[in-house]
Amino acid sequence: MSTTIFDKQDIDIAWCPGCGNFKILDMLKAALSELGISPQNLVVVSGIGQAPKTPHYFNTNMFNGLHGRALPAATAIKAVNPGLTVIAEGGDGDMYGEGGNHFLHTIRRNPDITHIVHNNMVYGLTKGQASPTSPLGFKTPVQVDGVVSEPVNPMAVAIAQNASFVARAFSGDVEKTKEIVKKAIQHKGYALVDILQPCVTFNKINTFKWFKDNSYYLDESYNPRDRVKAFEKAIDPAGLALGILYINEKPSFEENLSVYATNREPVYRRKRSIETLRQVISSKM
Ligand SMILES: Cc1ncc(C[n+]2csc(CCOP(=O)(O)OP(=O)(O)O)c2C)c(N)n1
Ligand code: SF4
Ligand SMILES: [Mg+2]
Repeated sequence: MSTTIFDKQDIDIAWCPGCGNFKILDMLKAALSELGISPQNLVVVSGIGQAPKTPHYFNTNMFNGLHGRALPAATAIKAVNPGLTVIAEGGDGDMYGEGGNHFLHTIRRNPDITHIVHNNMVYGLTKGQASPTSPLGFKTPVQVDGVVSEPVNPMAVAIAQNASFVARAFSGDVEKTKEIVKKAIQHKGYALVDILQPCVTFNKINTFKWFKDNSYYLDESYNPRDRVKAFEKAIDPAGLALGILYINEKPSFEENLSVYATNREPVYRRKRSIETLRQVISSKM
């Protein structure tokens, strides 16, 4: 990949050689650069895990918070400063497990943010326990008899909840993933891109080859505005559909906020009267 304005010098990347996260990092920097987004105007928000280390390796603004809590922080950042490009980034455990409740409610709120999930179907950072997307029967040192819980299907959940933009990509296909991510960033409203990512150290089942053999791209004639078809693709037993599964344009969370109804100035920049604040507080006592 060519150099970008987001490249950070002298960093020690703490990922295993061959990890799919490297390609996602390069792809994301290239996508942002091609969209003409500046590091000053971007915030990458993450939680805990291997995937949430991504913003550490970026030349931009970042917020690294608690496990599973990137989405509410990203929603708030966008709400007080709608001029920023905001990306929430994390792993399958972080976003669909510990942060699963936020996943549902962020879809409902529809903030204009991009949600990138590095889906390696395992807890990578904590050394290979099952995650919410691990397949049935997946054996680990903790799940010694194999996973018995039904995996989370993030595409089906997001479409069922009528999300604004729902896509799936594969980290091994950098160019195609980049085009999907660019469309997600440009989309107004909540945009989910679940990126299938091999964890070469702790997931010996869902390997690079397994993802290749068990996925297919949606063809040109596919209409992402048909919700029923999108749901069929999300649960397709023939394999994991790659591409933009569903688009549902609607007003964003920020557009629905009354503070922006008559005044477009970002909330963080507005002057507050301490006297008005005192009056509001005392009126509630
Ligand atoms: C509340 C809480 N529970 C559990 C942990 C321990 N923990 C840290 S990262 C992680 C799993 C990360 O897996 P995933 O989100 O899939 O990211 P990956 O490392 O695979 O990229 C867990 C369980 C924690 N830090 N905080
Ligand atoms: S443990 Fe897995 S996810 Fe973590 S850096 Fe290594 S290969 Fe990547
Ligand atoms: Mg994971």
